[in-house]
Amino acid sequence: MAEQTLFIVKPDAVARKLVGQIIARFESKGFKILKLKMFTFTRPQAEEFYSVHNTKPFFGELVEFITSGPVVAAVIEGNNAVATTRIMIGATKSFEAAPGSIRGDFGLGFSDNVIHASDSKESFEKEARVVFQ
Ligand code: FUP
Repeated sequence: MAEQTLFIVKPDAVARKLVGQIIARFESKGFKILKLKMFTFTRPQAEEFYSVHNTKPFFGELVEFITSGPVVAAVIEGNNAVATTRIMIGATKSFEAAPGSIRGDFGLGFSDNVIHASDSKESFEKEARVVFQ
C-alpha cells in the first residue's frame, strides 16, 4: 500500500558529496520523490524536529550537529515506505550498521550518521510539517 515517509541527508553526508548516491538508492528501490529541499536547520526548527529527544543527555550535541551545515530533505512515496526506509538506512550507530545499508556503507559516526528517516507515520507527519511547513 502506498505510504509516505521523510528522509534527511545529514550535514556530514552533504559535506562528503554523498547526496546523489543516497537519493539514487531510493529511486532505484522504486520510491517516488514527492518533495526535495536543501536547507540549513535553524536552532528552533532543529529543537522542534528532535523534540522527542529533548530530555536526553545527547540533545545538545544532536541539535549542534544537525544545524552545522546544509541538509537535503525528501518526502518519498511507495509500498511500506516507513518500515522499508528504516531497513535501507540501517542501525543508528553507523559503525554497527550492516553493510548494504546506507549507514553501513557510508558512515562510521553516531550522531553524524549520514541520514535520518521517520520511524512512524506520526513521526513522518510531524517531521514533514517542521521541514516543509
Ligand atoms: P534513528 O532513529 O536511527 O536516527 O535514531 P534515534 O532516534 O535513536 O536517535 C536520533 C539521533 O540521535 C541519531 F541520529 C543518533 C543520535 N544519538 C546520539 O547522538 N547519541 C545517543 O546516545 C543516541 C542517539
